Amino acid sequence: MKLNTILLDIAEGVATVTLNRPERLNAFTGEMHAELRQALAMIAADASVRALLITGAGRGFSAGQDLSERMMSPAAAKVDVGDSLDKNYNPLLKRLRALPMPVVCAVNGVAAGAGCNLALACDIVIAARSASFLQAFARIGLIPDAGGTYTLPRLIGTARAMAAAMLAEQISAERAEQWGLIWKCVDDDKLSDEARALTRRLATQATKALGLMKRAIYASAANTFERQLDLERDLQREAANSEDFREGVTAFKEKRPATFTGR
Ligand code: LHQ
Repeated sequence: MKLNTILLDIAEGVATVTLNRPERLNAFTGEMHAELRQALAMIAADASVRALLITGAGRGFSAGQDLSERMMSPAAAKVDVGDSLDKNYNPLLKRLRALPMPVVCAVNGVAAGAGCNLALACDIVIAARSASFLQAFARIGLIPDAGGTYTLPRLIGTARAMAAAMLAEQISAERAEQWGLIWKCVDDDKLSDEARALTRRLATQATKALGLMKRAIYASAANTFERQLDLERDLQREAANSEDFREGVTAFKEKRPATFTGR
């Protein structure tokens, strides 16, 4: 598959997608969205893939929507930007959330606009200490999209979400970690190795259970306690039907490490 704007690598159970327009801080274009669709379809169809890592090439993670695309030009005010959310961003976010495996995001530099919110929609976010998170939208008269108005208040609470959105100030990776916006930040020179090791480790775990965990935890935001208990029961049934559950219990009894296959 020939790709111009992203890189896709699949090895040792891990798929790595690298946003690859470093001269534009990996800003999203229509072409990049089309390539991301292709890559995610391949990943979803490849039974060997048990974890996904998303990162960016160069000094930024992603500056969000490419502002030089025609859709974003003030002269094209009649163009419906909602169409781009419908066709490009929203399906991408939904696909990542629905992927039945862990999605790790390694934020290597600035993550702005939809680039920030793509990162925040991933399951585990690890960032370089020099990276930053910017809800850039207010600076150009827009509202946070790509899931931002959903993920931000859930991750950091309404007070911080509101100020992050309205003030559009850069949030350092260290502050993002303190706030619980991300899992953790690490020294810049360790990011790549740590993110790879973390994703590889996840790829050796009980993939079915991790995929079901993800479903349960994201569903909790809109569920009552009672409905969530019912959901846990249903998903636990599925988890307990896996080969990995049998292996996990057998390994425990035999006092040896479990070897999970993802089945
Ligand atoms: C860029 C961009 C960029 C093009 C840097 N586009 N070139 C989706 C679709 C539908 C509706 C609307 O909303 C959306 C979602 C969105 O994402 S809207 C929000 C779009 N993003 C932004 O508003 C962020 C714009 N970028 C910035 O504010 C800065 O570039 C940040 C703070 C990210 C980084 O600042 P610096 O580190 O100082 O880098 P820089 O500004 O010098 O950028 C480097 C180059 O990248 C530069 O090009 P040049 O030719 O001068 O070297 C920028 O023009 C280019 N670039 N972001 N989004």
